[in-house]
Amino acid sequence: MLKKILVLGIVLSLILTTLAFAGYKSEYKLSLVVGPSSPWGIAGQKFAELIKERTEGRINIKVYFGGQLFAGKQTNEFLLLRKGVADFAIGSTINWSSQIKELNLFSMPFMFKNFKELDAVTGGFPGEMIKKKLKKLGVVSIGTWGENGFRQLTNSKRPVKIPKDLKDLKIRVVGSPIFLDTFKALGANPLNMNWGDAQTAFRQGVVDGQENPINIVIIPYKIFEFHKYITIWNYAIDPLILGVNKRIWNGFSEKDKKILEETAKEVMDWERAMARVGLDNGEALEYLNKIGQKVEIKEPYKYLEEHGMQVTFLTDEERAQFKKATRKVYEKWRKKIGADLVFAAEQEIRKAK
Ligand code: X2X
Repeated sequence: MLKKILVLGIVLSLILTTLAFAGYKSEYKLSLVVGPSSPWGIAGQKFAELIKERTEGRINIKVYFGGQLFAGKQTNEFLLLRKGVADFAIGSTINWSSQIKELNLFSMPFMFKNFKELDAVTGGFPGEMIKKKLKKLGVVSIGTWGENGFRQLTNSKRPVKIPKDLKDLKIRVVGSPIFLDTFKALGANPLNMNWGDAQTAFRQGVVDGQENPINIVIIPYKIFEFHKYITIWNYAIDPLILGVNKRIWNGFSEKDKKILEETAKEVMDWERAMARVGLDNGEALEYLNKIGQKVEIKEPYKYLEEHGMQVTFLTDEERAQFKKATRKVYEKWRKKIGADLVFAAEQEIRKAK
C-alpha cells in the first residue's frame, strides 16, 4: 500500500513538473546592442550561463549581440522586446527612449553631475515611476540598474573646453531627438547613426567626434584610435535595464522567477561596478574586490592618456557655460518627458547634493 502511494506520488509530481514547464520555450532570446567585448555585453553572456546552471537547464537563453534581432536599428529594441521578438534584453535607456519618453530623463543635458545624484533618482520615486511605466507597456524590469555610464565627448579636431570649441564639429549621436537638440544648441553638427555604422564612420573619419561612456565603450572599442581629444563633462548618463517581455515572465514558475530576479540583480550590480570602476570614489573597486573580481583597468583617465588621448576636465564654471547654452533644450524636454517626473528627479538631486 505504502509503496503504491509512493509510486503514485512520484508519478503525480512528474506530471505536475511537466505541466508547469510545458509552456517553456526551448530557447529564449536575449537582445544586446553591443558586442561581447564590453562589460555590458559580458553581462548578457554571464546572465545566460548562470540562469542555465541555476534552473538546471529549464531556462536556456541565447544572446544576440550587436543588434542582430533588429538589423542594428537600436531605437527599435524596446518595440521588439514588447512584441516578443526578443524575450529578454539588456537595454540602454537612451535606445528605449524612442518608445518611452520618460527615459529621456537621463539624457537631459547637464542634469546629473555625479553618481550620487543618479543613484538618488534611480533608487528613489522617479526610478519606481519609470519601472511602472515599462510594466504598463509590457516589459518587466528584473535587473535595475545597470550602467553604460556618463557620456563623454571625443573628437579628432581639437580640445573642447567651452561651447564655442564645438562649433561645426560633426558629431555622431544615437537616433534619439534630444541629442540632436542638445548638439545643435551647442553649435555642433550632429548626425544620427546606429552604433554599428558609427564604428565604420569613426574609422573612415566621416564624423569628427562622438559621445559615449569611458569604461563600457571608449576603452573596449578603442575610440582613442580615432579621436585624440576627450572632454569629461558628464553631460548625460545612460542607465541599463535587464527587461523581460511580460507574457514570457508570467509563464515562468515562481521558483524560476526568483532565480531570474536574484541573478539579474547580481549580474547588473557587477556590470554597474565595471562601468564605474576608477570613476567613482572607489566603491566600485571595493565591490569588485569583495566578489573576487580581478580588474585590469583601475585608472581609466591614465589609461586614455597612455593611449595618446588628451583629457580635458571642466571646472564648475566651464561646465556651467555648457549648461546655460542648453537650458532651452532642458525646458523643452521637461514637457515631453513629463513635468511631474522631471520635478521628482530634480528634488532627489537637490537632496543628494
Ligand atoms: O550607440 C551608442 O552610442 C551606445 C552604444 O552608447 C548605445 O547603445 C546608447
